[in-house]
Amino acid sequence: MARIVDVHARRVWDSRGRPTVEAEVILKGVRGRAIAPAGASTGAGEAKALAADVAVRNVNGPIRAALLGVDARFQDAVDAKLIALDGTPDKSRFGANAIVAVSLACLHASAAAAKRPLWRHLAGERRVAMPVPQVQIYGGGAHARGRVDIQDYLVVCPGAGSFAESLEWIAEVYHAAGARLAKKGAQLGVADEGGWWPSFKSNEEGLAELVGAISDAGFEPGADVAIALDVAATQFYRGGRYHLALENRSLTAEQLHAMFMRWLDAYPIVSIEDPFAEDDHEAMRAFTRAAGARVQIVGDDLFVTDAARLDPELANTVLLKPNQIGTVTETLACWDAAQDKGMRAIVSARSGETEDVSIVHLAVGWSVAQLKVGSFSRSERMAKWNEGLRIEEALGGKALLYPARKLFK
Ligand code: 2PG
Ligand code: MG
Repeated sequence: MARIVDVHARRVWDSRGRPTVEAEVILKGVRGRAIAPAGASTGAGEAKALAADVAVRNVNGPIRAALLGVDARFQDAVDAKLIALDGTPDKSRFGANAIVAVSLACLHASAAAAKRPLWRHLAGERRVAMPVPQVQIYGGGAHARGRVDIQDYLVVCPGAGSFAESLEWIAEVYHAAGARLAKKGAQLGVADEGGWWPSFKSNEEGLAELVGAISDAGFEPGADVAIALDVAATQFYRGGRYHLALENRSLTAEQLHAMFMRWLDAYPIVSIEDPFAEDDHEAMRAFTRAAGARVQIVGDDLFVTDAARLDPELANTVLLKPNQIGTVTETLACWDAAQDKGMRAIVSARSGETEDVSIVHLAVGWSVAQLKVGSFSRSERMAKWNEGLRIEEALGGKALLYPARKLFK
């Protein structure tokens, strides 16, 4: 038995200096701890976070009372209890931040009780390997006060043979990108996820600059290091049109579609997330039909980690963010559903993060082939990349699940 003897939450602070919820689930002799992250570009269908102090009170009151005596090893039973007790479709009675912190803390506690690292606890005896890192180089959109419209300019390394080597290469590209901005005379700063604060005259200039940075760092764009975008298009969709504030123009879905198709021909782009608004299913369907065979098309705000929303006609890949849906069990259900539908997945952090590294263990333990945690600076990001390095070392090094070369050929 691994009975829960206490549950406790406290208010802590995230990477944006905003309050959030840390929960501890205590068993006899061991405890698990986790912190809720927070998004800025949130999908309308996400589970709802409450004010941190309200969520903390909910953990220390009704959630604690419900979980005392429950066996922490049965994560699905714990999560089912949280879901039933909350009773709302969007976790708004207790708060998704309260629920996800407790759900993850319980998972950590049961791994601790089993005396195994969390990734191994999740994988059981299955062979596991590392996910491919997807790393932001420039931050934009809601993470950089709309300085550019595209939210994330990211890179992946099809040419790298391991998680560690990917990070080594990405470090070079990240610093080369900063040096290019400095050379142009731009003020050097970083956005919410640690990517360089963008200074571009158009959204496309960011792509050209990124290709330049990849070359400056000594890599071949496309073959060694390729580009991924998170457009987060819901953020600039109003009245049925896409408003590119930086370029002072507004596009129809068809015009935006044509722009992306041109970009796919002109730049080594291998992945594109939320290219259209979360409710513009018609545009997502048309784009996936046109480009889904040649590029990874990712639904974040579109699917909000909800198994019931997955539709491979809208996008071929789903982003997995535990706090979008609320519990570990529902996040895993979304990954299972994605596999049933022949879709891929990426485990992802939020723009508001902390030192919590749970998601790295989820990606490895569940054999999700890709991991996205923001950029290559700020310790809430580096904590996760560094945890990945520790896990890869424990696996004996050189251990990518699917080399990005295979994912993005
Ligand atoms: C996203 C995430 C992380 P946020 O859109 O994928 O980049 O942003 O946490 O603000 O939703
Ligand atoms: Mg996104």
